[in-house]
Parts: sequence; structure tokens; C-alpha cells
Amino acid sequence: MAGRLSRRSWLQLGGMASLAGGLTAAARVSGQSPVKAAADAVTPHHNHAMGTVGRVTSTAVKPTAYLRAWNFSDLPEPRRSDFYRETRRPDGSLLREYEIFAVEREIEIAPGIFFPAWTYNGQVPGPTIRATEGDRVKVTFKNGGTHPHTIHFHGWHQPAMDGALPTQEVMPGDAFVYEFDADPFGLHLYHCHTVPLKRHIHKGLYGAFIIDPKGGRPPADEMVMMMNAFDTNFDAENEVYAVNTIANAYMHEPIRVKVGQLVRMYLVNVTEFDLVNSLHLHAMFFDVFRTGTSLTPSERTDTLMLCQGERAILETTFRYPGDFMFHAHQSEFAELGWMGLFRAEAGSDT
Ligand SMILES: [Cu+2]
Repeated sequence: MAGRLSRRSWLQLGGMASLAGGLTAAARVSGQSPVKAAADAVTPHHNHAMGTVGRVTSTAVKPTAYLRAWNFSDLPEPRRSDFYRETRRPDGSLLREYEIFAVEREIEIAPGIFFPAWTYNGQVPGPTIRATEGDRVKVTFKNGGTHPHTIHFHGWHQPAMDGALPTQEVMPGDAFVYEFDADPFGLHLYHCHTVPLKRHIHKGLYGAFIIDPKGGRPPADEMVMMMNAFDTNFDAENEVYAVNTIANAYMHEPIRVKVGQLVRMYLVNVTEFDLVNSLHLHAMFFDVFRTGTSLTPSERTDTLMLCQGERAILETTFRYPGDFMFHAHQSEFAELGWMGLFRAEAGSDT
């Protein structure tokens, strides 16, 4: 008990909405003495505020930029070409070349709560990789960390490109080139596959891997949502939950969408230590394309549950302007940071 706070007692203290505030919460999860007077002052139903107190000030993780960035589109040229290059091939498809590196970096996942992450290219999640089926994907991976790492891509490829066997570990300072055809179209992911796997993944080594069908999908406002969580005191339970790393990021900065425009969410679950995660969208329904491998939706719902590693493409259109809540339907996850808002605004043509 001394200095260690379980997830349950964390919740009883009022979670991250506690009046003690973010910095005190940081002290608790790092095992330092909590500010007892402040903690004692917080009782269940002390107030009905949800979410974090204060704002993340570090710019290491940018949830709003991450949403709609792929193939390093968030970087200005010529910096982008340091990490991503595309070359047209005789058959019309593209050779897409990526530079991905592992690096250790402290990231702020909630106000005042810093997590010692292992990252791809300094960010959590790693950069979204996006190709069209039939393209050639070539990823040069350099391990700049202090542990062995790999990149294990989901999708069809030769076993030598799988990045999963002990002999395929890339040692600190070493590099490896992963090369394969983009197949099949859908929503996949990539992650480190070095053991202990849950530790390597949970530390932040994962990213989305989108393969578009040759004919594309209907035009839409597209965004990537990675359901992730963080075990800040290394007790094999998560203390902070999020979509795209920062607790409640989209409560503070709602995701702007247009009424009447198709919205497409690429939803991936990489949460460790919990069997499932979920997304619930308020006041609306969405079409579900499981793993994105079909162009025909399999269901229409307002709540979707995904096991770890599962993903789905969700499509919907906002009918009304206003703020729409979305969050994990596990209330505990929602109260520990996995909650956000869409802000739908009437477009010029609606
Ligand atoms: Cu690793």
C-alpha cells in the first residue's frame, strides 16, 4: 500500500477530476507521497466534473495533428522527404519508402503526468503509414533505443519480414529493412514484437497501417483514432486511458466536423492489460467495416467493442450541429481519460 495507489483507490479519490489537480496526481502515480490533505478533501460525488484538471503543456504529442496525418503529411517539405518518399512504378503503383526509428522519450499523457515512453519517431502512436493495395512498402527501421525492438506489420508478407521471431530482433544501434506489398486493403496496425510483448507495446511502440482499396473509398473527412492506455506505476494495470494518447485531449480541443459530410474513423485498439476497449458515440449511429477489409458495412450501431489488436473503420454523417460526446463505454476507462467531443458545424452547403 505504501506509496502505491491501485486503480480502484485512484477512482475513489475522484480520479483525475480530483481537486488535488494534475501535479498531485503525478506525484501519486510516481509513488511519491500524495498531498494528503487535498486527497482527504475529495470524496465520491464531491463534484460531478469529469476529466482532467488543467492542460497538457508539452508539445511532444499532438492529438489533433495526429488525427488527420499520414505518411508524415504533418511535416513541411523538405523535412517530410527525410521520412517518406514515393516513386511511381511502371505498373502505376507506388513504391513508398519510410524511415522509422525507435527512440525513448518522455511524453505528457495527462496534465503533469509524464510517461517514459518508447516511441517510433518520437511520437505515440507512431506515424500512420498509408498505402494503396498493390503498392510496395519499404520501411527502413533503425533502433535508437536501449532495448531490442522490431516492427511487426499486420498484412500479407514473407515470414522473413514479420519482425516477430527472436532472431528478427533489431538490436540497439542496428537497422533492418522491411519490404512487402500492401495487401489486403483494410485497416491494420504495426507494433514492436519483442518480448515481453505487452511491455514493448504498452510503452508506445505501435501505429496505424492503412491500406486503401485500389478504387479508393467515397470522399470523407478521415481521421485515425488509436485507443490506448498507460500503466504509469508499472503494476500491470492502466491508470490513464485515451484515444490518441492524451487523456481527454478532445474534450479540451473538440474534433471539428461538418454537418452533412461523411466522416470516416479509423479505429484501432492497442490497449494492454484490459481485454477489450470500446467506442460509443452519442446521439448518432455509424456503419462498421470490421478490419476495413470489405466495402460493405457489417453492422450499424452506436457502440463498438474491440479486442486488443482489433480495428474497424466507422462511417457516419452528422445531421445536427453541436457537441457530440464519444467515449469508451467502459465507464471506468471514460472517467480515466478516454472521452472526447465532436463539434459539428453547419457547412456552407448545409
Ligand atoms: Cu520493442
